Amino acid sequence: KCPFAPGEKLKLGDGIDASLDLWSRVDVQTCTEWGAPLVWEGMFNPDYYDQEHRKNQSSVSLTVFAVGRYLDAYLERFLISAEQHFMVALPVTYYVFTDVPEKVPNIRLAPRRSLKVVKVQRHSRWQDISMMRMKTIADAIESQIRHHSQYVFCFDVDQVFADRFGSEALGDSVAVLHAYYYHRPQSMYTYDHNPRSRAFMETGDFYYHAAVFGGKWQMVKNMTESCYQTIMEDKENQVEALWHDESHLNKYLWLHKPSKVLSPEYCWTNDIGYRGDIRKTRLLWAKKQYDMLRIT
Ligand code: 2GW
Ligand code: MN
Repeated sequence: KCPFAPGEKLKLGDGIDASLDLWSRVDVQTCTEWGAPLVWEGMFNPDYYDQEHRKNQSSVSLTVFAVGRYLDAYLERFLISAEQHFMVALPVTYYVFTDVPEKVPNIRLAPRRSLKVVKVQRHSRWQDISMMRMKTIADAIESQIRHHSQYVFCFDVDQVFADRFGSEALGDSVAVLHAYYYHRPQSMYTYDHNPRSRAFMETGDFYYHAAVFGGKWQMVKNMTESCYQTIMEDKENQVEALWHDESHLNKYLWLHKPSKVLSPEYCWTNDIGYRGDIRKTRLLWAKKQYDMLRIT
């Protein structure tokens, strides 16, 4: 399936010479059908990536939403752990979107890292809190992010970094395999199956997790704008996709293939138990407190 010959290394674009060795892991899929690398521990030299991205003066913005009770429940641990593990070699600007800016914790940040708080309104339906992130991210890229960061990564807040989430994850457009589905047959993927939704799809490539996506700002702007547009078309037609923004993101990524796919190491949950192919858990889902958080 892989379009590369055995032993061949995959060069990156952009004058970045770090490479992924597609044959260093034989127990997992390391390349998609369209030739994008699928990144696992053991395929790359982290120092090499950091060096190349430093040479290129890469910088990254991270977006995260902490609206209502999610701020107290998750934000502090998310940010503190990001300081320890997220793009440690590079300048990072955090964008925290919240309805209660005064409650954003004061985190000690390393040099060349900064945090901006942006006030957003609180939608009454949680589905809208989640879906409307697409519009807010697109607007922030246009008004701020594009002026200082080449790359943007967008995260759910209910997660904790636990190991390196570094520059090897950077690429033109990047998505992560959903931990629950990467070993399952496609018939079990929870794509939207309602033909009336713009997110409708019967077959696809993978089931991606909307808790993490990113890429060059231009690509992420297209991604979030398109998802927002299809979400709004659904609203006009009074339909809502099965998994909200995640369904729309999956549809978009089927039509516009990501240039890099991250293994579930990059968004794992220990609830799954031991898996031999997971050698590092870089980002872990935080425990859900449904009764406390989902009252609407
Ligand atoms: C969300 C659901 C129910 C009640 C509250 C909220 C909520 C979400 C909230 O009150 N405040 C808030 O800031 N959020 C943000 O939306 C927060 O950043 C959170 O991580 C994100 C997505 O909500 P979450 O994490 O509860 O949804 P999951 O973990 O079930 O996520 C998957 O499915 C979602 C769509 O239903 C999204 O696609 C998400 O990206 C997926 O990981
Ligand atoms: Mn989540």
